[in-house]
Amino acid sequence: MKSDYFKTCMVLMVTSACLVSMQSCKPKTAQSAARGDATKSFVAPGKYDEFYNIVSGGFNGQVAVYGIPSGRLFRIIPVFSQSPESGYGFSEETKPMLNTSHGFVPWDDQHHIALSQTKGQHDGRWAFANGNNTPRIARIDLTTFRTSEILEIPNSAGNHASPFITENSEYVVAATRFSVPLDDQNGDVPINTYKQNFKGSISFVSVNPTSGEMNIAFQIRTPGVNFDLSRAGKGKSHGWFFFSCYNSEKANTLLEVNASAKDKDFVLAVNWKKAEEYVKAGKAKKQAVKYAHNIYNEKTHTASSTIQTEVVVLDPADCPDMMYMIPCPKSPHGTDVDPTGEYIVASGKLAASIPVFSFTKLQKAIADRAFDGVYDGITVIKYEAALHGEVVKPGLGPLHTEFDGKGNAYTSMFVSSEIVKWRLSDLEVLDRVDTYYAIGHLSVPGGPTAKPHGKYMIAYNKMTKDRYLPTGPELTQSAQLYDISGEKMKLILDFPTTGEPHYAEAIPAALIQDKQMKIFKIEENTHAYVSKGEGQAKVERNGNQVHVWMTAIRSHLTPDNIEGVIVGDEVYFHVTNLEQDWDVPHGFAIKGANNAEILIMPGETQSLKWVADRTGIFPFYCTDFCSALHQEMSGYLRVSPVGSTVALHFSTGTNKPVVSADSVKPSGSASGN
Ligand code: RUQ
Ligand code: CUA
Repeated sequence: MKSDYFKTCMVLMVTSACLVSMQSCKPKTAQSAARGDATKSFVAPGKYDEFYNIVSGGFNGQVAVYGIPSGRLFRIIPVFSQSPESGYGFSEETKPMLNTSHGFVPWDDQHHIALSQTKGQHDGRWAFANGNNTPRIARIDLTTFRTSEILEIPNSAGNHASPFITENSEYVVAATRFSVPLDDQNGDVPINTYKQNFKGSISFVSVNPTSGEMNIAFQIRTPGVNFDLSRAGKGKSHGWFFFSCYNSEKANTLLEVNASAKDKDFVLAVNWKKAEEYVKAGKAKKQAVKYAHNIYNEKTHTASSTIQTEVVVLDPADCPDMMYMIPCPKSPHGTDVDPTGEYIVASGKLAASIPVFSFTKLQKAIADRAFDGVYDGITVIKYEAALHGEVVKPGLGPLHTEFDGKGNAYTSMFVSSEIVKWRLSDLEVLDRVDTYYAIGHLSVPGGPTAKPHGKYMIAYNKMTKDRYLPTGPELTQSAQLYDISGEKMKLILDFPTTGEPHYAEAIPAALIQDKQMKIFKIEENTHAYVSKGEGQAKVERNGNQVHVWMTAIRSHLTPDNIEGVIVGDEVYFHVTNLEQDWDVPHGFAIKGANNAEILIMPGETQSLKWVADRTGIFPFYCTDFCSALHQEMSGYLRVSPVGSTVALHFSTGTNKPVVSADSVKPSGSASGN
């Protein structure tokens, strides 16, 4: 009795301490609770996983692909960060992908994934990913698992509420985390003029239904709040978008206190069909801005970067009924829409309950004019009028909610380190399970679509203390897999991840595995420096630039002897992989290369720039173990001093020019052969 009382007190003390500090609490005895069920996540050697899991890389700027249920890592896709492994962002062809209005930006912070949808379901075509720091959205092609396009977002600073997608991939959205002075205004203003000068912005980026190409269709100017996350309506709420906003206080310093002063912030509900009508009716005004639009062409195997100079912007003052604020306790983080499109779940990270709004009630509230004043020109809906109900005492620090398609919702609780399962209809809490530790996002395969696959759930945790062998000051990042097929959630696997995982989406393997690009057809290669056969290999000088048209095929490079390069020359190796077989990349590296190797897919051409910094012989070789004679797949480049008369010369398999006796330099005890 006494000890029970003591325990309860301890729990209360600990939880209130957690709430105050917003730190996470470690659930009870980690070891005893950590029992997996290996049979459920076991994928036998040689067998395939059921799902591809496409996971954000956080501060590594990349996207990683894992199998579910095994947790096996298949690939890291370079997106916003340079990758010396493949040469992405280092090769001449891929450098333009990382161009922005700020110049070359080879890093970003990648948080959210949105998979393309048709009729509310995954169609397996593209994955969209946000760059949080220098606002950008990338499109990854799921037939190549490579980045095809990157679009910079103007009037934004902290592209966090991004990218979220509509049910037919009409748009991906990008709402700014930081409100700032607009790009065409003088931004040199005192920071404490936030309330007068700082504005928010939401971009609607259209997706071409055939090519996937993105374009900023229009932007909406908003009050200067911070946008955190977003979801599109679906089914009955298709045509609407919901954004969580915090800092409705418009604080510009010590946000941890000053942006938490008010009891309620907002969910911003945007009727984007109406916004489209206003754009059509000419209500959008042109604004001069600068942003980069980068596209990778799989025929020229080369990216281009274009700087665009205009967006069109809707001002809500000119667009009645386009958007409404729904009050929401307290600094909401996630805002998630259930598979039917009826319920909008907003998780106030400092709130004691989870409000669930009803789309039907929201519509009625608008029709009945059940309003509660105006916030910065935007009509505020009465909280109760739009409310379906509140999930009471769900746990501490609710962040994100996913759905199983069986009427249940799963909310991540950062502070109390748990996932809480509750029922959408009556908001009853049904089950809770610990996470290790401090869960951020969670994901049910298909969870954000109209038809979730309610079998697994993956937790993405912010801390892993004591779960893995330690690795110095930084411990590994981690995900945890749960079986949610039964009434009770069951932890079945821990698996480490790269970077810091934020959101992820998993998709049935069947939707993409048979659509994989196996090779690039060599006859379709229109790269400016392609060699379609060894006969086209050559070396040409143009001032101090030397261009090498090189081919790679098992197991030699052509040419493999190059002479006549002079110190200070910039040498461009344009390597074409002549293979037409699946999974036979060749690599290329040369001694002293101060950037990366390049990895060239079958039928593709990629170029590495290398500067001759000293005289000597520089071996180059294939870096990808491609055949039994891979170690033989190599060559030599000779660099001569300035003023040398060595002629530019290249060869493979012949020893020309004939070596004259005086060109053989004695070295030590030269035998004079
Ligand atoms: S966030 S842990 Cu950057 Cu998506 Cu919620
Ligand atoms: Cu080509 Cu090793």
